[in-house]
Amino acid sequence: MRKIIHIDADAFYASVEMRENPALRDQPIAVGGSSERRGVIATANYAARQFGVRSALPSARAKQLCPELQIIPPRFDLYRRISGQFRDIFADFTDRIEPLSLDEAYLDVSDSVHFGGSATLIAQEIRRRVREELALTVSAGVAPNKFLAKVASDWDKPDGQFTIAPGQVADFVYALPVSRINGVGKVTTEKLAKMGVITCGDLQDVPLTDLVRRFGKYGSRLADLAHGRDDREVKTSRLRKSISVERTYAQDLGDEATLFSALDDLLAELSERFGKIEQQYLPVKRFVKVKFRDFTQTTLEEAYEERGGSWLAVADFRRLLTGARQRKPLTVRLLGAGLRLEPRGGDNLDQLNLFQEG
Ligand code: TTP
Repeated sequence: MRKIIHIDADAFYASVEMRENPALRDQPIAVGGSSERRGVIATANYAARQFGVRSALPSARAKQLCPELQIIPPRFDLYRRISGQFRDIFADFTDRIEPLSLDEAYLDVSDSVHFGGSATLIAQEIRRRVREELALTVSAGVAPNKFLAKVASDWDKPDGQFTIAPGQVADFVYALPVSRINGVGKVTTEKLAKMGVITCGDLQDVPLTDLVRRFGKYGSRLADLAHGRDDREVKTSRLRKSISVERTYAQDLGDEATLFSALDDLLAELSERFGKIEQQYLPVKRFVKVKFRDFTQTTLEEAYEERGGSWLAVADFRRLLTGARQRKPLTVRLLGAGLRLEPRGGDNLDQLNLFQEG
């Protein structure tokens, strides 16, 4: 059973502009092209949405709907930078991240050990950190698959969070309007309405053959979604730069023995996970990360020189941990251990082999 979180920032570009200029906070604003130059709205804040200002609306029309509206030109570099900061926060909880756009991502936290594996608590913590560290709000949906996680993140927007637990899926989809299915737009909604289908529950009653006849391949996908089934994986495509395991503790860790034993647990897990990718990646550094009670964090790392023994020698990591702890006389909230990696160049090797065989 998967645990998927879908994160979506609230009125992203507009919220960033409000953060940068608090005088805009309570006014209707939008980010987009100028109305004199036939621009369109990229997004509007919630104050402007009350007037019907929406994404993709021509800016001139938006000005008619809301004469007070301030339209701000987009600053993509800034939004991109913040998107990277979102990602850095997500990465503290999982490396299985699939970004959908600058402000939206799926996270697969099925194997995450944070908060006892509770996806709901992880999502809460992510939202808290975004709020505190970036002064922005994101909404989160938690569910056993991507389809439902995305519906859930929209359920309680803005600044909301909604969980669909595995046992609630059947009841939830039964009442869910088909129009909330991602990919079911106006046309499909109307087509379905003509068949008497308004909710996913209605859709469940339509024989699969009918759906395939009317909607082609998408018909069988619709049938799955109607039952809340979706087995698409969270796709992470980037080359890894590191592998790490970390844990936030319900109670701060203080004395050395407790810290060392927590570190041992992390290393055991790191070893298992690194084992799966050891063929492709070579460790170049080892590191330990510590977050203190006051939420400040520090990372101490060292390069592998001449290597003897294991990549994951406990004594080496203990030494790093002791060094990192000395930076503050505070108890520890989060502990992490990891390896910085370089690809082993397997692609080149394969090519070489090809040439030799050819
Ligand atoms: P969305 O996530 O679709 O919307 P949003 O973040 O503005 O608002 P919310 O999710 O709270 O309803 O889009 C993300 C960003 O992408 C948005 O801030 C601006 C940009 N965008 C466009 O440029 N054009 C568009 O048509 C849409 C929908 C979004």
